[in-house]
Amino acid sequence: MSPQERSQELFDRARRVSPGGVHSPVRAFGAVGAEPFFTASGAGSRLRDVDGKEYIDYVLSWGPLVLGHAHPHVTEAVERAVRKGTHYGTPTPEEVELAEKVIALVPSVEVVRFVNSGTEATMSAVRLARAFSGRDLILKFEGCYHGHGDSFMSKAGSGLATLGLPSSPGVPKEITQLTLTVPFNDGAAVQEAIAEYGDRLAAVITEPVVGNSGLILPEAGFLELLREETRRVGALLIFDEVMTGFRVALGGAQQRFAIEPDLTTLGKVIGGGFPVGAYGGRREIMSRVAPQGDVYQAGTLSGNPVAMAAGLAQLEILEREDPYAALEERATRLVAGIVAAADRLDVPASGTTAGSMWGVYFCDGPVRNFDDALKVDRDFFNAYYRECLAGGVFFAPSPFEAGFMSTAHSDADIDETLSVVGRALATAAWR
Ligand code: KE4
Repeated sequence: MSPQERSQELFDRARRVSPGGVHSPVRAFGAVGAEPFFTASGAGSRLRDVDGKEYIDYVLSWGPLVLGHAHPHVTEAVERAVRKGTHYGTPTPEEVELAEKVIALVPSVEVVRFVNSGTEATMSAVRLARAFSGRDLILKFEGCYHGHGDSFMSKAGSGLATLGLPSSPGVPKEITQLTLTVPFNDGAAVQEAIAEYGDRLAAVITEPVVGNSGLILPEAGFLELLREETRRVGALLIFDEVMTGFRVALGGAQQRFAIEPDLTTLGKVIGGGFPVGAYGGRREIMSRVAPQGDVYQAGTLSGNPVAMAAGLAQLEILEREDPYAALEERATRLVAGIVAAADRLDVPASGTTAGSMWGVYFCDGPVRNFDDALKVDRDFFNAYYRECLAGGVFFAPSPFEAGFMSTAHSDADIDETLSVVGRALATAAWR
């Protein structure tokens, strides 16, 4: 479906001045054969596009807006901060306050450094793990996304647990050969890789709940195995909680699953919609970061006081209201409703939730790794997606993204969404 007139006009202009007309690829809607709408404003659970069409929003800026759009507590904090100036290039009280809040809420983090994106956080965490361990190899999992750093633009070579191949032009194979990639939830593959490369392994990095292949939960014992195996061989365990942080529980996946990684990366929610990333962990590891230590990492706008104020305001509400049971209940009702509607049409579907994150796959379940997720019927999903969008429901424009829920989503929003979904499934099923 082509977007309305004003969005179309803007997209035509955008494509003349920016690659693909967007500033992050997934926003171009290419994966679903549609064109993006341009947003004019957001309020609570909804977005309004430049042609005045309203959408119930389950993308929520790809995770950050757990309180929904323009929450008054966040907006007022930002207004107060920005009236004093925007950035000073010196330490500020706001960065100390947010650091203390993150440390108070995330179990394994004793010391934290702010950066400007999740990518910066994961790149920095890997550099630090390599310095601290004195080793170079990292191990990651298929279907996990850790930002666009060269080390992560690596796909599995031929055969299991082999050194990586570039997944993007411009990434030297010399770099990706330092990255091992194995299937998520495959303990045997992890043990095989560690048996082969353990003494060269700096770190294992994982999304503890995979939100970049749809939503894939860790199977019982998998995260524990990663913890035990890394400790056994002297490698670090890095939980990339850029997406799961403050989303699957107040203390993130490490609190939900009671696993303490050595390093944690964060982003999204901690910026309240502003560009903020962070990496943190045990004091003895973080003390290696410059200027205290010798591992260099820097950033002009790191700790931006307006962004810190937005993130702190959002975390204050989450800590005060602890909305995770209600968020999970609403996400579960949504997923159950979608799967039930698909069942009524004999469309294979399975779904799951983790706190305020959720996922539905239009294929037989369970989906336990990325190969399973690839079984989804892409043509069906795209037809369904476009019908949902036309009906005013904005899901992530890809079957390989997690859905999100916010405290602003009402039961009426869920009811309205399920009504649109039912019609969209029928249209797609009978296309
Ligand atoms: P950013 O550099 O996009 O702030 O964060 C990278 C990143 C790191 N780790 C995890 C687990 C992530 O999910 C992300 C970014 N997530 C994507 C959504 N799949 C952001 C959306 C986009 O790329 O525009």
